[in-house]
Order: sequence, then C-alpha cells, then structure tokens
Amino acid sequence: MSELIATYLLHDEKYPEKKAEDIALGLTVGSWTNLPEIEQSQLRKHKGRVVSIEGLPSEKEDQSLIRIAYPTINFSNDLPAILTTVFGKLSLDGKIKLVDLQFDVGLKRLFPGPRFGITGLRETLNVYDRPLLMSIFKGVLGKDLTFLAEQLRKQALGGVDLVKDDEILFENELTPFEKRITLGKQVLQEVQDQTGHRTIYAVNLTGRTSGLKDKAKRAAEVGADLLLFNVFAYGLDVLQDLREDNEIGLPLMAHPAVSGAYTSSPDYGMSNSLLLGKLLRYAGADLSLFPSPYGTVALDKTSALSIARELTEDDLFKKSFPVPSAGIHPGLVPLLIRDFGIDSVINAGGGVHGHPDGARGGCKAFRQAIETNLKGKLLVEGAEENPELKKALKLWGNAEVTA
Ligand code: 1AE
Repeated sequence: MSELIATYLLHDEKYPEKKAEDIALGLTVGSWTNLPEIEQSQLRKHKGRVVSIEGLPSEKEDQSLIRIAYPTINFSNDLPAILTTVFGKLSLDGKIKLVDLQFDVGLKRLFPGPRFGITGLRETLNVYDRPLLMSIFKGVLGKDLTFLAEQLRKQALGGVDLVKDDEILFENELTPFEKRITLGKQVLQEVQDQTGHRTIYAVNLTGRTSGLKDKAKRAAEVGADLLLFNVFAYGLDVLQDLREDNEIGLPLMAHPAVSGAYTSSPDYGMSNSLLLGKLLRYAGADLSLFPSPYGTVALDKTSALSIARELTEDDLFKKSFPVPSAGIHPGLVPLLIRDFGIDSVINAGGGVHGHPDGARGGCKAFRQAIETNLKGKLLVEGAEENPELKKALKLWGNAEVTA
C-alpha cells in the first residue's frame, strides 16, 4: 500500500505512544473502532499507522519524534489535500511541529519540481564556476520608471547576474508591471551590448490569485526573464499551478515573506526545511530565498543548511538554487561559500546600495569578494587590488574563513 510518512516533534507529551495513535486514527478514520464490523473492514485500509516513536530527552523538556504513515488513497494528489490530511486540524493543537514529509516515488512523480533548476539557470546565464550574484531593487516605492531603470543599469554594470524586485513592490501607476519588464529588458540588453555580461530581472508577480496566470502569461509574452513570487501569501498550490503552465514557462523565484508565520515557533507550525526546502522544490520553485545564519533576519545555521540540503540533494527533481539572504554584505562571502557552496545565489539589497560608491560599486565589491575567495585568498588580500572591496570591508567588516 502506498503511504505518505509524516514526522512530528512533540513537546512535553507524557504519553507520546497514545498521542501518536490518536493522530493516526483521528486524522484518518476517526472513531472507526466503534462502528459495525463491515464498516470497520472498509475503513481499515484508510487508517493511519504509527511507524515509530523516538524519545529526545533534553534538559529543558522531553521531546519525542513520532512518525505516522498515511495511506495515499485518503487524499487527492495535491498539496492542499496532503497538508490538510497530515496537519489540518492537528496544526491547531499547539505543541506539535510538522518536521518532515516523506513522499513515496509514485506520489513524488505527480509533482513537477523546478522547470529550469540550477542547471537551467546556469545555462541561461552562462555562468558555471561560481555562486550567482543577485541584487535587489531598494527604495523604489513612490519612484518612477526612470529611477528604476537607472538603478537597474547601475546594478547590471556592477556585474550582478540577477536583479530582483523588492517583494513589497506591487502593481502601481508609477512602475506598472509590463513596463517594468519591457524597460528592464531594454536596459539590460544595452548593458550586455556594452559589457558582454548578461543580467536577468525577476519581476514581482502580484495581485489577486484569479488574475495571476494571465498576468504571468502576459509577462512571458512581453519578454520577462523570471518571476518573483510571494508564494506563502498565496499558497504552494498556486506556485505549482504557475510552474505547470507551459504558456508561462518562466523560472520562478520563491520569496519567504509570510513563511515565518508558519515556521518560526520551535513548538508548532512546520519546519523551515520542509516548507522553504522540500515543498517549494516539489511545487516547482527554481530559487528559494531564506534568511541566512549571519544576516539581519537570521535563521539558525542548522535550519538554513537543512533548507539548502532539501533544495539540492539528489532526487527525482531538478535542483533549486538556495538563496541565503538578508543583511548580506561582501565581508560575508567566505562564510556563504563555505556553508552553501558555489551552487547558491548570494543576494543583497542594503549590502549593494549602501556601498560608498553606490550600487555599481556594491555589486563590484561582491564580485571581487567572490573571485578572491574562490582563488583561495583572504578578502583582505583581495582588497589590496580592489578598491570597491576595500571600501566594503572598511564599512561592514569581514568574516574570513581559513581552512
Ligand atoms: C530573506 C529575504 C531577504 C530580502 O528579500 C531582502 O529584501 C533583503 O534585503 P537586504 O539584503 O537585507 O537589504
């Protein structure tokens, strides 16, 4: 029988065995034991099964990991049905956290995974031997297209591979969605003609859910490179819908806005690795942004690394780019490369625009930091030959990593 296995973390539960049995029963056939025998046998194939119970004693409280298998015949093959089955009413229970979901191969094959993934995006950009570099439009609320174009040009001239909209840039009269795409494309083409370097632009796909697919198709028609998407304000299934539509066919960048409401508590909600790693990848995100362990909105290192592992480990799907973000500056590049490897995207807003030489200097400083680190040199050594890097390190400091 095909099953989906859910792992939960329980806190201070005196009787984890009973709790596990209650969940296995309560989220599947309910009170089936009180029913007549004929009904019991019909329902037996739908009942959840307790797979294991593992005590995790700690100084503060006793925790247990419980694993429960749900027959896949209980739900339709979509994430809303799956999440409602394994963590529907249970998510309201308080002290229980959904840590992981293990899909069997048959179920997994029903999900799309990324359309492009790490390999496809590297091919688009023709960059294979270093982490990609991304910068973020900043301070664009209330600004017009001229401002936006100028900011974009500076970032591209500094040598970034991707520029993304700020996630809080929505549809507005000053910088309308389609105009951002067409003007952005023109600016980036001009820079490429001038420097030979290709930069692509992630435009923020926003608005009501009912209009998203048409808007995304229109984006593709007018030449968008990729779409930024606040997936957790909409739902994973909406992302999957965008991914599966061949008329859209664009890479998808998932922003973590709102995800903290589901993941931040150690006691309840879902794990970061499941939400921002595994499920985003299954649903089709080509890139997943999440807080790095070192910046301003820090995530603990174990969580951040577990997200990256889910995005990149060998699986049926293409790999998605991990994008550890928030508060990133050039001095953190050695840590980022040590912890996330070259198959990651280094992403910065303030660390680009706050550079003393402006956004162009900020992007250059990042490229110099990456190059220096990959040559096996300390950033302070690279700074001797690179004035932009020197200024960045003076302003923000540096975290050198030695072998
Ligand atoms: C975790 C998301 C980070 C993000 O979207 C963002 O705008 C970061 O900005 P900076 O680099 O912290 O200024």
